[in-house]
Amino acid sequence: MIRNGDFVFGIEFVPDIPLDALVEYCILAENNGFDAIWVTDHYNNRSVYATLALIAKRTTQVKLGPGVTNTYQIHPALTASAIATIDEISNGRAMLGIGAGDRSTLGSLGLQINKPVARLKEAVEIIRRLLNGDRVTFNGKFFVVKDAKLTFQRPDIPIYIGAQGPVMLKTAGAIGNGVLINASHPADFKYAIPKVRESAPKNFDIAAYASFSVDKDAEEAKKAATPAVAFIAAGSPPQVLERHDISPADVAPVKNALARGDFRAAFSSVTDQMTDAFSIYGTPDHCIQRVKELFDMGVTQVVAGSPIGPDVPTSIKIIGEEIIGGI
Ligand code: F42
Repeated sequence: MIRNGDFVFGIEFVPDIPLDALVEYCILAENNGFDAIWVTDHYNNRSVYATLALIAKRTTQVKLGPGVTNTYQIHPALTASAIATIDEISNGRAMLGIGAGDRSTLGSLGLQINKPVARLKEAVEIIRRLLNGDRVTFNGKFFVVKDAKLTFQRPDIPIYIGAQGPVMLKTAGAIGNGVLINASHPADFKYAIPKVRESAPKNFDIAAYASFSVDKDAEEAKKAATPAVAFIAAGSPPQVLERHDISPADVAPVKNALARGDFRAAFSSVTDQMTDAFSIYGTPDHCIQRVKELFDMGVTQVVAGSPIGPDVPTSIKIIGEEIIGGI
């Protein structure tokens, strides 16, 4: 989604709060100039498609989609039907974000991430053909579809791939219309963008799916960012930590405390270096600088992800008025 040289802003919502409140945040985001709403998908939260249907009914302009669903807990034909339904309800505003899936929540369902890239390629092919209205027979390694056809067509839904790893990034460029890169720091995009660009067409959307925390008070913004940063740091592979000069020994206390459920100890072990690497946080002016840096590097959409700020509605208004309006 690239708007004639303009900057595109998205926002991420996690449906772990009552949907009436979440939908009010979405309306506020739309009224504050956001272009896209991404809703996360984990089995333990509210259903992503039910959430999107409600958002679609209460908004008029903003694009919307799962950010991201996966190929393990739902068959691609059902994903095609679900996103096509959201597209119909929203009058053509749906986008599909799809990725490997989250190891820990899939693990709770007895599902293991095996050959995520090969599996995703098959799934995306099936989804695209079904959305196009084709009658599909597909004999893949992971999915078999026999003589399947949707009773309605929605061929224009863009598909975004959630990606961080090198192979997934290249694959996103080759098979997607966009990529959602779960990162906040320019160093991660310096690594990721060339990989995506190797195979991506010109109008491909490169989205920074960033942990974002903005407030007039920098300390409050930082405090709000800390829990998300703790989880991101604990889940980061060694090569990502290395990129930010963070040693596995620094992250060990965060990881160990999270594993035993001691959130206070985990959050107090988060260092400034981790917060800087794994979030965009601080005053509006500081966030503007970071966002500009990402757009200058070739990012085409910045998604303000959790926590957004210490007080979500206030931070949505700050982003709308001072960041989107100030860039
Ligand atoms: N996960 C969720 O479950 N829910 C969400 O709401 C969600 C949101 C989200 C938003 C943006 C985003 O970027 C990611 C998000 N995720 C979410 C996480 C997402 O589901 C993935 O877990 C995450 O993006 C990690 O993906 P990754 O790109 O790091 O890929 C991993 C799985 C990986 O191992 N990649 C390797 C790589 O190099 O890219 C794959 C290596 C490879 O080529 N494997 C071969 C293959 O076929 O997969 C097999 C090789 C062999 O022979 O075994």
